Amino acid sequence: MKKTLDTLYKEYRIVRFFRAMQQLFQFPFFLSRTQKGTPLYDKGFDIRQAFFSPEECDRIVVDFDQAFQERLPAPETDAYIVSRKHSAISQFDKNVFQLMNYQGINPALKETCEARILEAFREQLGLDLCVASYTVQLDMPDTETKRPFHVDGYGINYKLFVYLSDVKEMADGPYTVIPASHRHIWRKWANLFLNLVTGNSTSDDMRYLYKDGESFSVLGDKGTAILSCQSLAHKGWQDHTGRRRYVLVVYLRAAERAGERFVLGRELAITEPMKLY
Ligand SMILES: O=C(O)CCC(=O)C(=O)O
Ligand SMILES: [Fe+2]
Repeated sequence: MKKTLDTLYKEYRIVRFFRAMQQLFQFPFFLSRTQKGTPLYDKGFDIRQAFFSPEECDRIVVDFDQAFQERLPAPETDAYIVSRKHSAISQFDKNVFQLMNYQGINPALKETCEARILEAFREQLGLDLCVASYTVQLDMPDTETKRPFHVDGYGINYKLFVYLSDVKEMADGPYTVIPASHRHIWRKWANLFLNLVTGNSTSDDMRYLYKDGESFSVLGDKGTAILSCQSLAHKGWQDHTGRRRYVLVVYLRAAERAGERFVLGRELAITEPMKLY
């Protein structure tokens, strides 16, 4: 029985490897249908200052703190809260707290910002994406468990990050990317292959061939937005010793996937409000 399970698990890893490889090699075809010469095409990301007003940022932070510390979102809103502190699944991001499907508890959000977000991507890509979910994330200072360089899968995946607190120094844990790596094939293939043969359960890790020396960290005032292609090698900066960082993370998908339910991390949802600080 155990043997069968081990074999299945190994085979499943191989299936995942081939699926990821197929997505890796297909991605350039998707990219070739997008608009050339834009920052999102050339570097894989773009920065917009004052994309959200300070008032918009503060409102979201208040909602987050209330949801976390006073009352969890009602189940019918589809919003839920994830803490990785007690998760055995991963040793990473132990000080990250997330409010998923935030639009469920702030229905006005879509009305006030969805058009602005989709337009920003349309301008850069020349095609439409759709929003899969709005999530709010709090990163407490952490120098030990930050996830190193990785991709968020090998398929078509974009995110908009909006800093909801000032991220002005490296100590504030800025979002960090390897510019133009969304167009790398061989370096990513090498990582994918080495993840398979070294038995790494996460096929998305970019542990080899990417170095801090070639990375770019986005610093900015609260309200700064980053349009980002998630097949960039990226991470949050690991020496986060300064301020706590609040970010709105908007998950975007190819327009054909509109309406898919968003359940990322749902199995890790907490069932009691908790003190954060
Ligand atoms: O914390 C960060 O800046 C990186 C977050 C990240 O990897 C992601 O949202 O995909
Ligand atoms: Fe990521």
